[in-house]
Amino acid sequence: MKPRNPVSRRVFLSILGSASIAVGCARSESEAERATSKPGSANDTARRAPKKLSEIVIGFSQTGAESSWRVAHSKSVQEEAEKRKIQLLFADGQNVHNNQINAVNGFITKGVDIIVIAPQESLGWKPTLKEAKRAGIPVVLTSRGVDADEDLYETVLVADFVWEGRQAGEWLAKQTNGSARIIELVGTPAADVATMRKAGFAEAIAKHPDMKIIASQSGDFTRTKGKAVMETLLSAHKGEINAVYAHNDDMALGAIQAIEAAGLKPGKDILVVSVDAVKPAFEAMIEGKLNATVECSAVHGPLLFDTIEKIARGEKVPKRTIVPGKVFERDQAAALISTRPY
Ligand code: GYE
Repeated sequence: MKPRNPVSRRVFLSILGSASIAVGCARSESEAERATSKPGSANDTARRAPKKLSEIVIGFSQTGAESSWRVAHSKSVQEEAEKRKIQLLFADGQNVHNNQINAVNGFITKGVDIIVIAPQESLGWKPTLKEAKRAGIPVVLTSRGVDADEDLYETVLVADFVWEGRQAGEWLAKQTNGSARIIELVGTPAADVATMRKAGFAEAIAKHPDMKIIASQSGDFTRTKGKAVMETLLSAHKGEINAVYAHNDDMALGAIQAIEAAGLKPGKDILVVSVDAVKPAFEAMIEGKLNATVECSAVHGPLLFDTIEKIARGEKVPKRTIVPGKVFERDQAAALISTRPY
């Protein structure tokens, strides 16, 4: 008979004694049921006492360090692990999808207790996630989602990226009375967050026939690429552009540099709106160069570890948790910068 909640049952099994951890072969309940009960089999290890939280090992595959947001996200996760005295193996994917796949496969081989993934790309995860599931290791996604069946992971902690894009679009519509010629700086195209921020923005401006995206190009969520792309687009569309929508603050900050280098005033000649609400964006708003930013919280550490602890205790967690955000405008920046956690 199929277990009612196979995943959380496996979680319990996966945090069993060191024998199964050392060889990286903790098994699912159904596999354990199928296994013969000779000494050393899954049936045997399943009877051992669960590990304490202080004994579990988390493998964390991080996207990279492409943006200020990402650096803050890593910091939040690492600090929280230290605070709770939970061992965290940190693998920096350096923004290469295959590095992340290799890191996660390595965690499976090692037999970590829980795997946390902040995926650079949403496609291509199924075989690895199936492998983690087969090994009885629960997977928690943070900061971005994957394109895979929901039963291949335990839970995903993200923001409402479509909402964020919509907020940026609505903000710009209001500022321009529904008339703008926009450059869109897209995030990493293979990331769900980029697709969703694009969709939300498109939905908002679709209500305004005089709001047009004149170019939409990826800056890969980095300041350097945001600047380079903006330089090219400014010369290709001289005199046409009056707004920039960047999928994150870092690309907006790069674009601001390019706008200034072209002799124009960011925030005035060209309105700039982006997503994240990192401290450097607040600095740019105080200087009048960035007009608004939609918050996307990077402080996932406490929520992530609350979730991990629940999973480790065998408790059920929601499939998806949305971390809320809000819109910050230029004139609020000076008063609020000291309150920004990242
Ligand atoms: O907005 C961007 C980062 O996945 C939500 O990735 C995250 C995004 C964030 O590089 O700055």
